[in-house]
Amino acid sequence: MTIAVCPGSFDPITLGHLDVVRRARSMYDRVIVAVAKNPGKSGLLDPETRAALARAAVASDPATADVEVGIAEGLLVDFCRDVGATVVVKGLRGGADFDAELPMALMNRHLSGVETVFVVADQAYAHVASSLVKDIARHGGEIDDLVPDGIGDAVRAAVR
Ligand code: COD
Repeated sequence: MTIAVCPGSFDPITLGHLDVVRRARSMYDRVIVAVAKNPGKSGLLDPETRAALARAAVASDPATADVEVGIAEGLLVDFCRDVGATVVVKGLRGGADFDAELPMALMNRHLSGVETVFVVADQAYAHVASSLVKDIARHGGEIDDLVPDGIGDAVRAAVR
């Protein structure tokens, strides 16, 4: 059985993230979403809330209903080792993502041998980013078609 981890900040989880998780689940037997807890980076939502929202999002989609969600403190490779994952799955929306992701993929393989598999973003979601979702919400714009059901209310409450 191959276990894959889909890591990220998920601040908040978006339809783009959920598409990556869905496609990871179509390729691997067991998928775990890892919500990174970075003490040096204060997000809009705390890691526990981000994880709870991610859990609700994957549970509401039959294709990802058995996907687990955990909180990763420290190095991603340590989280992968702890859960027995040998693959990390990430999404690429364009060249900027690739430039940011390549050093991390190389470093994670250097540190532990874990492989990173990239899935190309679905064109329907390639413009979607958590940072843009938060910015739109702060300015009172519509975000419900960018995030899974129920996430919009949590974001609107947090930016108020
Ligand atoms: N469509 C497709 N993919 C998408 C979309 C979209 N619309 N939006 C985001 N993604 C992808 C991103 O490209 C990324 O692969 C993933 O989804 C997560 O995105 P974010 O923005 O939620 O998360 P990031 O990029 O802030 O996450 C960075 C990590 C937390 C994964 C990274 O910093 C990490 O591994 N930290 C743990 C500490 C560690 O191990 N550091 C050493 C690394 S070498």
